[in-house]
Amino acid sequence: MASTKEYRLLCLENPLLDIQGFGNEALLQKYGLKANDAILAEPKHLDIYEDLLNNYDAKLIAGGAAQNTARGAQYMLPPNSVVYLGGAGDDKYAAILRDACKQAGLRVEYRVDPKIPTGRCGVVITGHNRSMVTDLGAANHYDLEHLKRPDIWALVENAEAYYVGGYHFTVCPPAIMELAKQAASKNRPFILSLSAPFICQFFKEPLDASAPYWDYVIGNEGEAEAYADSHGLGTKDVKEIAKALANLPKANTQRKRVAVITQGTEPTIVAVQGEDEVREFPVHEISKEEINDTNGAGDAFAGGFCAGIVEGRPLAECVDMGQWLASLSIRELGPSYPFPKKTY
Ligand code: 26A
Repeated sequence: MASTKEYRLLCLENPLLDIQGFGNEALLQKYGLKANDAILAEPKHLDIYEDLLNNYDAKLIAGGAAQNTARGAQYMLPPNSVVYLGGAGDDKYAAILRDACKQAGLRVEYRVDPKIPTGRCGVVITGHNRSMVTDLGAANHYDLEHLKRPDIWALVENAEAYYVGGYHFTVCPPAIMELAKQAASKNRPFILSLSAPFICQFFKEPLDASAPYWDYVIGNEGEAEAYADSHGLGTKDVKEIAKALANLPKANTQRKRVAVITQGTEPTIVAVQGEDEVREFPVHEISKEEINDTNGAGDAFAGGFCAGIVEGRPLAECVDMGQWLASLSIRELGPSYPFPKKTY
């Protein structure tokens, strides 16, 4: 029988409001951006938000990678299944985020900083690519004090699975480690997303410190390659990289680690610790005309996958749930899911 317990999945990362517009090569060049990337904003990028709003008809859409995943998991789970933690301001942007999460049935527990604006992410869409520039704002001030607050820690203790977006390594690695250790000590799954190539390259130390706690590690082909590069794996073969990730040393030996690498329209790769064979799962096809944009596709995949894990579904079904939700999100504007709800 399905569990009726509430808030079984707890997620942590950076709540951001996406300022998303359909751009062009000139816009990418103006700010020195790659067509498909995610970076932290430097001073030279800070005009892009106004530029997008004034000149590219940009829309304000709830974002923040793991918040998208949390909304996605909640989309597929019974009411009150998912709770999300992160840092936000007390402003118009935070109100938009809270409203979107409320509509999605996602409970959010923000660490509110009234003096710092809510984080924003400029998203430039060109074709099927998306380039993201993040100004973390209040999200950068998440801290252990919030996680350890008795009412929040009670949610941590109550949860049965944890999902952390790797982007949080730029913010508060100690909070990630607290969740990781909690998961291992209770034999609950700890799921980590690699999030972006720059996390694998420039936040290697905190990433590696958390690695023994990963029960599931999720990434895309670009992140897998960045991981392999920065860790001297000496291969660009996604299957080999998945295998290496799955077989890193592990703290909780009661669970075999699973590494899941998505590759856009190419099959999803799954490696299980100790297994020779690496599995491939073709994606759910959708026609080009149906694609709106790919912003949030990976987050949606993770959301569907986490929903499956929380429900104790077989691995192949978890992957299928992820692919299903990603195929829905790609049809929407930004990291969103269709309403009225579709059922899996
Ligand atoms: C720390 N950084 C760079 C970030 C992000 C981020 N979420 C958290 N931290 N940079 C981009 N995003 C989010 O990724 C989603 C698409 O996968 C964007 O807000 C966007 O919704």
